[in-house]
Amino acid sequence: MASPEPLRAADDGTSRHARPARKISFELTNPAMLVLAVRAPLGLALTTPAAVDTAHSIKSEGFAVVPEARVPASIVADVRSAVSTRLEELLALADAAGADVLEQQYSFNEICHRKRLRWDMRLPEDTANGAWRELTASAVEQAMPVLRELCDEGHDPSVRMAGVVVSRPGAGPQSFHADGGPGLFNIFVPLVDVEPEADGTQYWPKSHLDPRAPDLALELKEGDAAMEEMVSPGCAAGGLICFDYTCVHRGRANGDRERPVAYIVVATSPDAVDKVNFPPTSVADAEPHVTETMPFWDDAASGASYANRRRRDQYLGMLADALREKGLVPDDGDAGAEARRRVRRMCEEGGDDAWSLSAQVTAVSKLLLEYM
Ligand SMILES: O=C(O)CCC(=O)C(=O)O
Repeated sequence: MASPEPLRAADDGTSRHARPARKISFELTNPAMLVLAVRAPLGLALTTPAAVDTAHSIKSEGFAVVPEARVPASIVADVRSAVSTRLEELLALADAAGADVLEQQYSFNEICHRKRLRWDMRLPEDTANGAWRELTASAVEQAMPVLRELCDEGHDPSVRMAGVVVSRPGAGPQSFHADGGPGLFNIFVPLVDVEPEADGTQYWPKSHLDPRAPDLALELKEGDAAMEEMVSPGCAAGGLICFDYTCVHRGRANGDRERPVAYIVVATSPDAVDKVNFPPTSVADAEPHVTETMPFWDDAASGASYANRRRRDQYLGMLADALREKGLVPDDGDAGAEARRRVRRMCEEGGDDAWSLSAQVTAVSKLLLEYM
């Protein structure tokens, strides 16, 4: 990760769909880092009693919902929809790169499968006609009075990176973890409404004050006394939850919806060190023989995965031929893409995850019986 850039004055702002120019804009100098530029003097991010209170809660508890903060709903909706589309595109690339999309723990420059059905993605700055840039700018602008309260004397907050974590239906709870060391804060922006004590992020209050907490977190189990202390704050879509990087937390088990959360990592100390979480290789350039070596969530799944992939690809080829012979794709059409589309639709209609290789094998077998 590159060293932090200080906040600095810029000449112009950015706007989208003729929205009024915003005070904050982002400039991408390194794919992994957004450099915040503030048009107006930094003094505009005035300290308020609410900011002092929120910063106090973060210092004492490790996390806080930033009161009253809300990224405009239209920006949140545009980013939410773009995230869903982008995730599908990246999963299709991961599949083409030879990954078992659900069962394997793959890491590429644009996407990492952090836990089964939970992905961490970086988004191009111009995602959704700039809505992504606007979301991060709006979140940082609103969090700024709080972040300045958290900063080392004489240091300005600097944005290190931003991304989105998406969990999909069926995702189990994450393991408890801290994101890293001191001097860094995360701003979470849920892109869907999150009810208290439901499927959102769960925090271990005061764990950032206990150096043993990251190790203890690895051992935490349901039923432990410490589990009584956990808090999952509610937060409306576009609201902000700010937390210390050292505070132990986890994403809770998903219900039956997709739950995307944008995050922005901010350094409040010049010495803060963040670990690089995304490797350099693009998913578009990944070699199947390398992807194959990436670990599986469950060792038992790896053998079945290899066999299922071979069968699926063989049957997809047969289905594409059958569709072509039956005139179900135009002469210049992409029969392979049509075969994959039909398989995915059949999985979804059957209530299966369309990226499950075993569900795909079942679906393609049924379609072959229908068309051959
Ligand atoms: O999904 C969430 O609410 C939290 C995600 C998270 O903490 C992570 O991916 O490290």
